[in-house]
Order: sequence, then C-alpha cells, then structure tokens
Amino acid sequence: KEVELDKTKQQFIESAIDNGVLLFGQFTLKSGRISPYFFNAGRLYTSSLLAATAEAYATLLTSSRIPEFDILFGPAYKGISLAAITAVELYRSHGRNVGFAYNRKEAKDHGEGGNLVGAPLKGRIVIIDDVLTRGTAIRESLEMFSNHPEAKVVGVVQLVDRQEKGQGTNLSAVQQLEEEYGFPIEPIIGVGDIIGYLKIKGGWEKEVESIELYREEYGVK
Ligand code: OMP
Repeated sequence: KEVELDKTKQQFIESAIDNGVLLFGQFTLKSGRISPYFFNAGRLYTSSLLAATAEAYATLLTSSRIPEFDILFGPAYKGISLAAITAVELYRSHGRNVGFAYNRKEAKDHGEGGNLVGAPLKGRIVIIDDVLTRGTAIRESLEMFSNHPEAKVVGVVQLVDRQEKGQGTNLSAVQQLEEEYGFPIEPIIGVGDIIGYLKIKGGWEKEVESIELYREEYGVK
C-alpha cells in the first residue's frame, strides 16, 4: 500500500487505539466543532503508556526543529505530568539536564505564594502540551509568559496536532501561531498520521471517511 508512516508513529497510534486514548465516535470539542475522533491524553495512565509517551516527546525534543532550551514548562493540569516524565527521559536517555516548571490553576495565598512551581521562569522555555486544535489552550499558556520578561518561549511540543484551521483564518492553527510568535510547534503525530495508520491497517474505512469529511470543513491541506 502506498501510505508511508514511520514505525514509531505507527506503534504510538496503535497503542493509543488499543488503550482507548484515541477514540472514534462523535465528540464535541472545546471549539464547538463536532469531531469523529478524540485523543484523550488523560487515558495515558499506565507505566508503559507513560514510558512510551516520555520517549516519544524526548525524541521529538532532541531531533526536531525545537532549539536548545533551559526549562520544560507543563501547563496545568495535563501538561504537568507530561513535563515531569519527559524531563526524566531527557536526562536518562539523552543526557540532557533541563529545568521543570508548571503553573497552578488557582493562585495560593499562603506558603510560597504565587501560581508558578518549579524552576524560576528565566531563559529559553519549551511548552509541552497534549492536543492542539484551534490553538486556544496554547494561547492561554503563552499569555502567562507576558509577565515574565526574562523568559522566552522558543518552542512548543504537542502529542497531537489535529491540523485544523486557527481562529478567523484559513491557515492552520500551527501556522498561525508560528507566524505570530516566531517559534516552532512540533507534534508527535498529526491527524494525517492517524489517517495514514488507519489506511495501512485496513478495516477502518468508515472512520477514515468521517475524518476526511470533517477535515474538509475544519482541516487544512
Ligand atoms: P484548542 O484550545 O482548540 O487548541 O484545543 C485543545 C484542547 O482541546 C486540548 O488541550 C484538550 O483539552 C482538548 N482536546 C483533546 O484533548 N483532544 C482532542 O482530540 C480534541 C480536543 C479539543 O477539545 O479540541
């Protein structure tokens, strides 16, 4: 079959489907879009799934357009564990020692105060997050950095880029953000990889058809 897809991506998608992380059906997204598939990173809840996730992020961080950085920042809540497991993996498998930081959703008014935890926000920051659709979630995270002039976001890594249109544009959310902010955004997989995988496997014709229909409306070629 003509579809090509690298082995690691295939394994990642296969394991996501087998473990109910990648679901097919009908889902209302944060953007209000009604989608025939959903990637639920909250379902990455076993040691082996977390290990595979950390490995995929660490590989991406060391082999993509993402430049050198000082701190891996995980936005609350899902980003926190993703940043922690990936920071460990970067050290163990790649000998890279980076800082780890995250935010609280609610500011604390006692103890150390403030809503940031971990490495002080200075230097080159990479934000790690789960899924990117229209770009709203990542924009909220980026807003936090406007109060930290000593920190510079130099890249974003995602588990999944759904490769959809951004806000009020025909560009993809990723292209729109990259142009606006000037840093790269790299996903482990995109919806194109998911479709590629389903085509290679066969027996998923209905799912492929509905994802392709959805992409005609919200996707970017
Ligand atoms: P945007 O803010 O539109 O980019 O949507 C990203 C957010 O939507 C993620 O942080 C998730 O909370 C959620 N989401 C998923 O987790 N998986 C999906 O497949 C789709 C979404 C979504 O609602 O768009």
